[in-house]
Amino acid sequence: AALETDLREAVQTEQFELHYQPQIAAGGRVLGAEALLRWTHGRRGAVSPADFIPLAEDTGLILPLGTWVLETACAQLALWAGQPELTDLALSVNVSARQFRQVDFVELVLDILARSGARPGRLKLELTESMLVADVEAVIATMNALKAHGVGFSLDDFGTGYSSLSYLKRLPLEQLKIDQGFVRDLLTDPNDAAIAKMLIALAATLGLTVIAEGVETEAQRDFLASQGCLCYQGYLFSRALALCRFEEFVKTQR
Ligand code: G
Ligand code: G
Ligand code: MN
Ligand code: NA
Repeated sequence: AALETDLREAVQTEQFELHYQPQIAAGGRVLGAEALLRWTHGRRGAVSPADFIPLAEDTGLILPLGTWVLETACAQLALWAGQPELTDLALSVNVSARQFRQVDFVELVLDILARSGARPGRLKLELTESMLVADVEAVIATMNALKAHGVGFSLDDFGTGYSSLSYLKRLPLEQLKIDQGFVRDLLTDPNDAAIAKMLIALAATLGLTVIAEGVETEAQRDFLASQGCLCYQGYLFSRALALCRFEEFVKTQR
């Protein structure tokens, strides 16, 4: 069958799982995770989100799929809240443009939070720059409505888009996420080093926290730390883990 047919069936029969990539503070404390969607199809095996997310966006399947992701993430936050060793974990969830622009997105998220019992302050929604350029006022209104309930926002893949600084300061963000494309060659490419330094300084100026993704070596982490970036995500610490393995990872770090 075509990938679209299989994806439609996968959404109906919930063939998905969330994996959790740890987010780490300087000093090693696990702050939480980014939830990353995994699809294992009976015949295809593991299908990369890089292949099925764009298709889900084109077909509109991202709406039910995105709702499943939010429900699963919030249910998980509520479960962690009841466990002393896991109670303070936060979860970052990727949100697609099409999902974010649903007319009832605010109600949807608040409803999922209320039904799950998750604390809104533990949920962070990752938005990308490209989705913020159209209809800025509507974007800001949606963000403010959720922020009023404690939901946080992180700007994913930061530096790869083209958002103007004047409107970046108007967005009610909590965090900037430095794209792994700038982290990879940080130590050998002076341009990447300069951009990373600039992004970290910009976050500080705007009063935002900053997290670097794709951190693979201690030298990268140390450089980022020397510039004031104190949160990290990447293979130096861990790849995305199935739930049980993520919970073990957190417990062994505490
Ligand atoms: O780790 P990984 O190969 O899983 O991620 C590939 C891409 O898929 C990334 O760009 C990531 O943002 C995206 N992605 C992973 N999970 C989700 C999800 O739940 N929703 C959306 N919209 N994108 C996701
Ligand atoms: O686009 P987004 O940033 O949401 O997705 C993160 C992507 O980066 C996922 O595909 C994830 O598996 C991948 N990733 C996370 N950490 C690392 C890393 O240290 N190195 C590399 N090469 N990829 C990473
Ligand atoms: Mn992301
Ligand atoms: Na990213």
